[in-house]
Amino acid sequence: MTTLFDPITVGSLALPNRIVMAPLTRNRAPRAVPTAMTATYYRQRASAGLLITEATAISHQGQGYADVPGLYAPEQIAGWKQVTRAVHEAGGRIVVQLWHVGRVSHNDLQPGGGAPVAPSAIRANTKTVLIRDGVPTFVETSQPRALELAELPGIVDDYRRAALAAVEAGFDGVEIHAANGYLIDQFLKTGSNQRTDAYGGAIANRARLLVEVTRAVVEAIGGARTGIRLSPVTPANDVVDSDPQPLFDHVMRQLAPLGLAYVHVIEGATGGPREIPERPFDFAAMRASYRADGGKGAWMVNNGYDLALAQQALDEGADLVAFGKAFIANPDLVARLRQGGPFNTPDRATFYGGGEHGYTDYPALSA
Ligand code: 8OZ
Repeated sequence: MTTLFDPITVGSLALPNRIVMAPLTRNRAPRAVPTAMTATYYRQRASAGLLITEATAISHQGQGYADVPGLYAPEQIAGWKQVTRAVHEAGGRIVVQLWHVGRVSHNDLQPGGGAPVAPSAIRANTKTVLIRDGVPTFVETSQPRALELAELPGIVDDYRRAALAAVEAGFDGVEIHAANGYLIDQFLKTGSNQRTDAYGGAIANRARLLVEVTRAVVEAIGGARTGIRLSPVTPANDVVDSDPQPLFDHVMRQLAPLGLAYVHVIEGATGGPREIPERPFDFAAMRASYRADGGKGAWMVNNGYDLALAQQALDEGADLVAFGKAFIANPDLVARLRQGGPFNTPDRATFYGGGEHGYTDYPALSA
């Protein structure tokens, strides 16, 4: 029987266990630059089999929240270098999540105060966070503009450049954020994509940006250092697809030959219920179509896992399990899972924004 505590090779990485720190937005990078505090936070969690960073903007246009980090300017790369060094010194492995928010942004966060970009000019009924008078404040996202066809190669190139910047910053790889209603997911799904060109309409068209981005990143840094995150049915950020099963079947067939390190799937509603009655989806069938087409990457599952549910997932063929909130509150989550607890309780009030409190001051067992 395989357990969470058994090692596994994922692409170019040898992981000592199958426990992954999920990407977690923390809004503690002023001017989009990670700090020494960021390095401490990830170093404390380095016993994870794999750390996935918080979502990190590939361009200024790709940014949608106050104080989230980027990976497109020299000072950002320098900031991340201290993080990767700290994690590696502590014996860990870390990949960076590459993010373009698309329409989930606000004019105040965009270059020149312009409109956020999207597949189609359809506003997301969701909120983002700005800092107003020094206070994190939820605001409605702005009305986006539809991307011109001629702009799309530039966006693919931003992903490629960010992947190269990730290697320069010392990351062990990247995760393409194609989930949770951000740009790539907006292109995938019918509710946010009403284009009539080669990037809209048929499934193959809506998946085109995802496939082009993934191929570009793989070409730049290799499939063995590339993962991708998908969320077929999450309602996060107001995206919905009219028929997700064949859509993600197609995506799996496209990804299977690319030699990815892993596929990371959010089952159900991100950070919420695993079952969504009005959005049924067969995740086992999704994995089966990836494997049937020769996909060899590790299968990473996420959403509401505890030890028992994680063991069940491994028994049913998952390779890795990502934990989110539990990792916020338990820097030594691996040790705590191994001995069956106890677990610190995450404090929602300090998830987004702030300083050391709720970030680097959760105690480890040995403390
Ligand atoms: C919570 C708050 C802001 C952003 C995601 C990057 O859902 C996020 C995110 C989560 O993928």
